[in-house]
Amino acid sequence: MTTKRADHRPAWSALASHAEAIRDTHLRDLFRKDPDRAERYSGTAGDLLVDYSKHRITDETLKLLLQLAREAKVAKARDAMLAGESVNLTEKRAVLHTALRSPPDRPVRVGGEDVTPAVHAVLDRMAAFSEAVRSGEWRGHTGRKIRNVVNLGIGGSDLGPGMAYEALRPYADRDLVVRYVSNVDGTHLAEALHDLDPAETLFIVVSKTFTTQETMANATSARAWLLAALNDDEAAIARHFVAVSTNARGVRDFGIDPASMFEFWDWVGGRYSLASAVGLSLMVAIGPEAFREMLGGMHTLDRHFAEAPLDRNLPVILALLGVWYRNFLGAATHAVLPYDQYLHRFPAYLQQADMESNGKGVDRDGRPVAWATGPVVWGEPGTNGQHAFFQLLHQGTDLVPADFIGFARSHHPLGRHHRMLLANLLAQTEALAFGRTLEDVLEEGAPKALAPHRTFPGNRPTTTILAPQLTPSVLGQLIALYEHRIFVQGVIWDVCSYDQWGVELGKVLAGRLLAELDAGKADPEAHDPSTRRLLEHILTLSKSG
Ligand code: G6Q
Repeated sequence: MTTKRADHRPAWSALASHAEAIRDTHLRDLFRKDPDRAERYSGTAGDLLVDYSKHRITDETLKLLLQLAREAKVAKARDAMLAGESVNLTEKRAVLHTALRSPPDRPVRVGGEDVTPAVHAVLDRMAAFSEAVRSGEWRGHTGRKIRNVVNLGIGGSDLGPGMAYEALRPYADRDLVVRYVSNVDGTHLAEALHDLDPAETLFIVVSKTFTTQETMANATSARAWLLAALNDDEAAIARHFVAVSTNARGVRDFGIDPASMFEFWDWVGGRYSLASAVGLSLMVAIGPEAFREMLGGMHTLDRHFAEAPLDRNLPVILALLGVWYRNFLGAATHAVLPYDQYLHRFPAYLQQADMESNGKGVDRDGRPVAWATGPVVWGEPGTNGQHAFFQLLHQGTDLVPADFIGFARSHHPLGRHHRMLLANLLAQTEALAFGRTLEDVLEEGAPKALAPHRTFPGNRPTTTILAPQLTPSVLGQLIALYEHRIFVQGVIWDVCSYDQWGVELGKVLAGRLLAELDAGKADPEAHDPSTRRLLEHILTLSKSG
């Protein structure tokens, strides 16, 4: 049982008073008084340099935030997670995505059993399979080489590999077409398949449970598409479908050869599963070596998280900064802004990782929380965002802490493009922090009436994360950095970060509504009046089409 509620910890009230004292302090003053802060308020882990000096913090703020981490027993909770204890309380499971990227000589025990041999056995099978597909040794039913790989999965079984495939395209075999289909909207599958030759297409059905409605519907329709082109020969399934799951029976019942199933375990949460067999499509695309480099990058950050003292532990510091804005300065959202086109799905990926983990309204004892928990996480790559929503970041009325992620070297330097990209990244963090005062604007000759519109208040906090280049290892490091940040925040907010009961109710209601849509008739006793009317309207419209 939790003894002290999150907002009853001494550091919590100290931070609340401190926030009042510091609320009006401007980053301009903080930098003026403390020119060394960029040096002091930055750190490294692996290849990542994290500058958190453009935050509305002082040494006192950091001291209190670190005290909060200690009072919340962050280190103890971290050690419990890494040791394989059942930290997923409501589902009574260990949470060990870190074991997926742990080297073979580092035992990780779950219920007394070392899971590393099983992890590496699956990785080896994935590698052999990936090589076979890439080399053309694994062929389709009619003997043709596989040229298309379609991942069928949703949520955690889609966003991780889909994001990482986009991020690591420079490492991918360009002769392979790799697509990700998640939505139950038939449009997604239809568009993904419309220009593919079934005889050259491999489906990877990824579902931990192998019961997920969307994935099963897509897999069933994909199978029908394949069989229609291959003379309804069921034997074709074995060459064109493989599965990634924890549910061997479900896989067999679907008609996929259990020998073509890649296993993972209940201690791998969906949104933390990219390093497991869930990443199979990525491994086929980039090859086993690059995939292992990504795992190596994750492990580097895992070690940093496990070993660095709290005051130099980057996931811990970033988590605490998030808590500072969310709980003490009233920020409701957090922006992630990668200045790299290859990371264009990274914000969407983090959105799930963060919001499904910490978007909770009760504490670990089931009591309603009296404090804000996970923020809305969102973002787009720079520089696109600058021409879209940055206006609000600079001059809007909401405080939006933002992470800027950039790389010194581009995979495509193209003339000055990369220097332009980096100049924009730096310029934005500078503008957000320091703004432009009314006096400056007037001095520069702006008409008086326009001057307030052209003033930038500044004092808008950002973190800058820099790495040499977006490599598989660096991607792994970034992913693990954010994963552990989410964990630490969950501990401080005292929520169960590894369940997601909030997605269940909609699934149940959709089941009932689907029955009514199938029958073409609304149940007059079911639903609220709004939902019933909408359902009736849909039924009328679909009949008249
Ligand atoms: C992630 C969630 C969720 C899950 C999907 C797919 O943490 O649990 O996004 O990954 O619902 O589930 P299956 O892999 O079981 O199909």
